[in-house]
Amino acid sequence: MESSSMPAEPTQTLENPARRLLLKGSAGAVAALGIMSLIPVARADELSTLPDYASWKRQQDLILHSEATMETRRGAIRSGIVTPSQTLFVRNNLLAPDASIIADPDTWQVRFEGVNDPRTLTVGELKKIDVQTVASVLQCSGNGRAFFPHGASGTQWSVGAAGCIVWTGVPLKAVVDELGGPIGGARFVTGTGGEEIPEGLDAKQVMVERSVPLEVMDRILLAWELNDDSIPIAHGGPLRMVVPGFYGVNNVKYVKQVALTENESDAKIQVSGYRVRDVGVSGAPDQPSMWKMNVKSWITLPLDTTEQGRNMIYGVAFGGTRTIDKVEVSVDDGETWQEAELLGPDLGPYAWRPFVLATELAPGEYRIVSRATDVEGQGEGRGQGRCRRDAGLRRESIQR
Ligand SMILES: Nc1nc2c(c(=O)[nH]1)N[C@H]1C(S)=C(S)[C@@H](COP(=O)(O)O)O[C@H]1N2
Ligand SMILES: [Mo]
Repeated sequence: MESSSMPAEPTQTLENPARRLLLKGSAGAVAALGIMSLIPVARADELSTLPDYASWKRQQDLILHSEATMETRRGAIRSGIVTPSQTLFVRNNLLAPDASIIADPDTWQVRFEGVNDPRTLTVGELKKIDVQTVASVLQCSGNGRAFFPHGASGTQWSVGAAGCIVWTGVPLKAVVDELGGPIGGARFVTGTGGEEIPEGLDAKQVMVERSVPLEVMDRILLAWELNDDSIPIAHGGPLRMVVPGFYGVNNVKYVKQVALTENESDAKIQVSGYRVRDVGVSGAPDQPSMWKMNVKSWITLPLDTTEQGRNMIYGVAFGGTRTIDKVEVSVDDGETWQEAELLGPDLGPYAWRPFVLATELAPGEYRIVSRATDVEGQGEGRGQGRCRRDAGLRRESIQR
């Protein structure tokens, strides 16, 4: 079970997961048929009910891979700008701590190290230092894993290990300033998760402790709110280290220590876990770490079948750390493209942007794909618009 061991998470992500749909119709009657080949089949060992710590979630919006891994259904996102917490995916490497730690969130303590005045502060004290809000995509670096042809190990996420969240908390920079600034030689921000390590296990092998480059400190929030509510235990309450634009794993839940460090953490999750590498190669520190997210988009509607005639095709797109400039949609597997409309307010460079394209569909079978481009002209994959699933492209697209 994933809660007691740490599966090598993603060695790659996939862009442009395509949708294929079939329309058959005659004189007003539409009989439609779905093509299931791109949709991971429900596993026999899927849960049938939500685990207690996530019992408040909307079960119909989720695929329950395991007690520690729940995925948002593709169709549950639709044109959503912000993902409701009841719909948001969950991914725990270890068992979530007891919910008693969120009973009185303001009393949660965080140790600050690597600053000139190292201290332990409570969430209540952090709330008095400063406050900021950021919209940011929370995406597991394994999102899309199920589409890889080589049978990547780990949770078989389709496109639903992602959501766009509004976080509120204190900028880490403000706390560090309050504590006398970084010590000399600091190069990383290292956040430690507050889970208890199961007895008999080597802490370094299983603990969730992640380091990110000090250069991104200015955008890090120590967040106590998710979509205007205090953060539930499933999502890292009472306090979470949010690194906007960086893959999910860097967004350390139940954060109990934040240290400005000279070196990256020596926990396995940092040293060899979450490293970009070729299929079959073991993770190692000299490979790129799963930090900055890439440009990515996918279709959320229609799903397997739809009506002939006018159809609104919806999806979401984000640039990782840069605003999306345009999204194009193709209903013929990338032969021809049309520019979609971006929906809703722009919530900033770390947020996703829903898009829509109105199109006419005659009865038939369609493979619908999307491609996004950010404001600096960076696209997905090679930007050729095909659904890229060949292993050779992985590395290149990840390193952007
Ligand atoms: N403390 C802690 N933080 C964690 C994890 C964890 O298991 N423990 N999982 C990470 C991973 S791999 C992901 S993808 C995200 C998932 O966030 P969510 O469960 O709130 O959706 O949290 C990250 N932060
Ligand atoms: Mo993840």
